[in-house]
Amino acid sequence: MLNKSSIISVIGLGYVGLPTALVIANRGYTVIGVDTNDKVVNQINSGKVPLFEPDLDLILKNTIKSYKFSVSLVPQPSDVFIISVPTPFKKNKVPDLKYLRKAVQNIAPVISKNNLIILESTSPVGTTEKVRDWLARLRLDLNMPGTSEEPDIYIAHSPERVLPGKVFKELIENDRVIGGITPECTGKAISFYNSFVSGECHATSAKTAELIKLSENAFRDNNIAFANEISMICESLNVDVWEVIELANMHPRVDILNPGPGVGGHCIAVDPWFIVDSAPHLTPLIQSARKVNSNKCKTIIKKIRKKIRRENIQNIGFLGLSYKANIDDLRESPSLQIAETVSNKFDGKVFVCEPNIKQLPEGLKKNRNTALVSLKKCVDGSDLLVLLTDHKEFLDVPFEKLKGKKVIDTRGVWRFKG
Ligand code: SAJ
Repeated sequence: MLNKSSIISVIGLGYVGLPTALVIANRGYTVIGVDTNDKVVNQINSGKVPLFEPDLDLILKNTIKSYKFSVSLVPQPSDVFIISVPTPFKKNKVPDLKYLRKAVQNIAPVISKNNLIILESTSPVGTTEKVRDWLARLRLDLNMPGTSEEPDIYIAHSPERVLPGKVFKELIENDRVIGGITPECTGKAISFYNSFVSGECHATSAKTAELIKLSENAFRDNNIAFANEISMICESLNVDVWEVIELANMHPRVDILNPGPGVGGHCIAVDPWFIVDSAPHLTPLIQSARKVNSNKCKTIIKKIRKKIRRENIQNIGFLGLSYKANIDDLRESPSLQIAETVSNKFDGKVFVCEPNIKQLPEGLKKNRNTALVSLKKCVDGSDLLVLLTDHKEFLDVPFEKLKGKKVIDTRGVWRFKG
């Protein structure tokens, strides 16, 4: 049985792993955070956050003081191992499990009888069983669940489902889907999560849990693709897309999401491809949604270029680079892609305002005409303002400041100001 003297290791201290480790440590467990990146380990050890998430800095400082949380480059013997490493795709959109495989190789030598191993990384269907098979080959002395009558360890999948920006709240309050390789594995994992999650823990199989997580993100991608397609139709018909969606959503059974510059981040832009990889011929809708959302980004680039040509634009201001509001995450960000692509071939000045970063990413930094500036400088200095990410700082730009400027508002946040 697990109790508060149990040791929990969290493998991978990224956007989900680090907050998860802190939440569990604050519930009284002794937690070891493990990451192969020494920069991340050193930063956390000195109380500095390696990424932005509301409240993370304060919670990290307080948790370090409690002596319930330590960080290490190599895994140590523990009662529970939570694997929370990236599962990206390769260039050809095929899932890349190299970080997961490495994590399994790293924990294999320190695993012992009765350990619970939980895969939290979003994974293609069948991955939890793969983890079991990798471990079986590395630890011939241990009986594995699902292949032995008397298994020595427990293995389960409990996909993370937290929204960046609201991670601490959702880690505790969201329901969880928990699928073990066997019902015993599921039960063991549920009793662990019940000790720190207030949401309900739903029991299922490992494969089903994998597909549930992928389906959630593919569903959201489809809904956003629908909104983006409607937005392009509206543009061609000269109709206000925001009004269309707002009023359509007043229907009791319609709930269209918001159009934008495309879909970014390391989840929704990636995970649908894991389903496509498992069933290429059965996924025309999922594949189309991906195409529509990628095309939306290209459409915005064309729109900006047309405006530059037609209106003789000398200075452009881009507002927001991160993939969504109020975070610093630039991964797969359509906002960044748009700002980079346009500024690469623009002769005038490019002002970028991104309140959540301290320096421009390489792709923009290399352009001598491009500078990271304050909101005031960006707005005052530009003849064309392109709102790419709807950060809170941008919502209250006074109407007078926008007067006389050309504006492309990809998120519809200034629609009442024009
Ligand atoms: N977006 C729109 N219009 C919308 C909503 C979002 O264009 O109406 C765009 C955002 O700007 C962003 C992208 O979609 O570029 C994704 O943002 P998001 O807030 O929808 O989702 P993520 O990627 O930050 O987090 C998602 C969540 N999944 C679902 O809501 C189904 C989260 O719960 C998952 O835990 C996370 O993926 C993950 O880790 O998989």
